[in-house]
Amino acid sequence: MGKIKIIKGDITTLDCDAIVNAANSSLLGGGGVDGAIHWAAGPELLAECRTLHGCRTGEAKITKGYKLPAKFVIHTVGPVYFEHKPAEAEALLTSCYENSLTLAKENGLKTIAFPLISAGVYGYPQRDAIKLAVETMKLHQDDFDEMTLVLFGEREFGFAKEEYSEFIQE
Ligand code: AR6
Repeated sequence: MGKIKIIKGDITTLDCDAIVNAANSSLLGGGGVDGAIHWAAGPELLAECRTLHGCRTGEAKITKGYKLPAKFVIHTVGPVYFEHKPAEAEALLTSCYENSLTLAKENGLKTIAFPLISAGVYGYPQRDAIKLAVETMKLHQDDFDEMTLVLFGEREFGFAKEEYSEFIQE
């Protein structure tokens, strides 16, 4: 059974098979973690993204990692929280994790790192987003060597410490 880790840091620095990008449906870049990933990967990432013709909310698409230490980037589009009923937003966010993990499996990837999808600009409540991320990762532990949830802010990391101290790595 693979390991689940929760760390605080910048996902662009991680050396794993794939990092997941919290993108928007254009897949042509943006702010937040999306901006950081494009900046670190270099312009070839945007060039490959242009060939993908966008991505629907809850779905995922894979590209190479270019200048990133990670071999691949899995781009997924989280729900804008307030555009949906809570149950609908939850189902869409679950699909982001599920579809990202499915793509990783299909590509034979064994280590993957997620940011807290939708919990920045898209407004998903952070505690709920952490729970959904960790509980979904738990369902796939047999298929991966390591799954990491990368939290950027002290606040989110504090929430994770309260709920999931067993997975925290400082
Ligand atoms: N490493 C890890 N996590 C990060 C990093 C980083 N380098 N930078 C930010 N975060 P957001 P969303 C955290 O807003 O809510 C973009 O413009 C951040 O603190 O990046 O899904 C896209 O193009 C937060 O906890 O993504 C879309 O338009 C989490 O990543 C839109 O934002 C997600 O915040 C997507 O919004």
